Amino acid sequence: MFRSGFVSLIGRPNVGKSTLLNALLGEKLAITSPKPQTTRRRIQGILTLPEEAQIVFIDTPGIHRPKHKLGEKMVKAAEEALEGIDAIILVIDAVDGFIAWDREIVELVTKADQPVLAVWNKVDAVGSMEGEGSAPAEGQVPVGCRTQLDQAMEAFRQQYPEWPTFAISALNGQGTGQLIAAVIKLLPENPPYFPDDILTDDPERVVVAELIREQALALLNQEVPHAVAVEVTDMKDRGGDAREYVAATIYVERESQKGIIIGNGGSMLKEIGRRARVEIEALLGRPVYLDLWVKVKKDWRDSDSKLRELGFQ
Ligand SMILES: Nc1nc2c(ncn2[C@@H]2O[C@H](COP(=O)(O)OP(=O)(O)O)[C@@H](O)[C@H]2O)c(=O)[nH]1
Ligand SMILES: [Mg+2]
Repeated sequence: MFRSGFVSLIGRPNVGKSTLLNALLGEKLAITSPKPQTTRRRIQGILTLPEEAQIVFIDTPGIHRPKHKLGEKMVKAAEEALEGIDAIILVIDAVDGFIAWDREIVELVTKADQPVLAVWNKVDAVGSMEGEGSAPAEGQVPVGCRTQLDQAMEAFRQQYPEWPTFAISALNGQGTGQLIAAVIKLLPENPPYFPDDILTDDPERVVVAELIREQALALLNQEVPHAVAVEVTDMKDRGGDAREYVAATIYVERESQKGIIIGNGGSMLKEIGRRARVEIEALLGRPVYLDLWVKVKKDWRDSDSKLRELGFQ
């Protein structure tokens, strides 16, 4: 009896949805960073357990209050990820606890009318201190206090008794096996949707562009990262022992940002390229020559036509 279906990862920004996707797949597909709103589009990750099940996980941009057109598209992508699915994984940050913002997301999730698994993520960051402590505000769990996490989870269970809860760490993999087993039980009997050897149905170029953007995010400060978009313009296998040729353009919104990305004597761009190449080679399993360019696309985040050029639907 083979089971298969679609499962969406939903939660506010930065709770660890993309890290969890990678942990569930056992491979890196989605980019992650401490900066909120790292994930911009929906990403499908496919986990196939031979003769048992195929789970298509949908990672989504966090649900937030949009400030520009890109933000609107991100929230729309997250909302659309609640349609035509078989189950929802609601991700809650165990360090922050269940806060008002999570409650808003619960409203959306409830409307979707699908089974929900509530995952309290980042339990590795919650220590084992037996806290008396002060009463936490609005369900908040002080870092270092396991007792209060247990209390917050218990309060959550009483409020949403029909939703099984899981305490996990996407970072070290703790609890992910149980989560996968619980997801499979919720899926309908179905043949697989995809071949058993693919990790995603996203185009390779899109995944490669994301790996480059991830390194830009990691290396850049403040407002610049949010103004970055990456487009892979060429991927060519040059045969024989030659490295695969990958050309990509990093877009920013202003000349000043272009200067920051290029850095002193090109040092920043070089470092972004060096780090991204390592990740791309791991993804493709072959040596790569990465050719990086930087261009200004003025205010692209607020232009429908420029967003379309960059592949946002
Ligand atoms: N300590 C800890 N940090 C985590 C865990 N999962 C994610 N993070 C961190 O939380 C930040 C946001 O993660 P990300 O997956 O990008 O969140 P998303 O916005 O919900 O997709 C990153 O810095 C992650 O390394 C976890 O289980 N434990
Ligand atoms: Mg993400």
